[in-house]
Amino acid sequence: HDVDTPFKKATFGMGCFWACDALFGAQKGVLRTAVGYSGGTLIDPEYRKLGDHTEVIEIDYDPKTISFDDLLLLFWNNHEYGLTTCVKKQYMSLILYHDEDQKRMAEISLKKEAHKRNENLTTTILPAGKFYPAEDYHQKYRLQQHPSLVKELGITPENLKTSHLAARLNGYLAGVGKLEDLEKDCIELGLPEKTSTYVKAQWKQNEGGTLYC
Ligand code: MHO
Repeated sequence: HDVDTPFKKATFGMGCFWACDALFGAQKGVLRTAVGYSGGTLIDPEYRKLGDHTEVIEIDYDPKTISFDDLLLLFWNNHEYGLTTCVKKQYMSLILYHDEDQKRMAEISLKKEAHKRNENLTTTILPAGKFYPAEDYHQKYRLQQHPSLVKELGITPENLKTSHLAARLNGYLAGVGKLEDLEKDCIELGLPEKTSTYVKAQWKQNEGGTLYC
């Protein structure tokens, strides 16, 4: 399930992290995802004790296949809330950059986006600090709604955060992506016929629907 392609990291807060986990997980070039807490100062936050942290997704991506600008486009267009009014710190719009290039690109895109929308945006851009992975039940939340599938594919709590297959299926089950890519992926990932049929049926049911929690 794991892939060893060279990768870069991107970290975003854009609302409840279940939704963006599904959104990014099924994008071509995204290798794996993990959801967690970052941006604050509290040591060892938990879901019920977040302190000043924000729900974020950490994405490992192959920059040869998907660029940081592509990821930013998905970021701007898929906020659950928090983009124009900050609801609470937990759900704030946040870009945590991993290098100077990401910082520059994030700042430019924020200006462009605010201009395009003719609105002030609440998005905060900060250097990435410590990332605290969320509890297992938050990882690949949409996939975990299908326990028999998780079991059949041998996805364990440990590899929910590292498995490429888990990231993709978590998105496809929620209706993200295109059917032709899903079909190609089913073959590439070596899914049994019965499993592919099940995932495709779920995709069809959820396609075009909302990812928001
Ligand atoms: N509405 C959801 C949000 C969960 S999310 C991980 C809940 O209250 O369970 O913030």
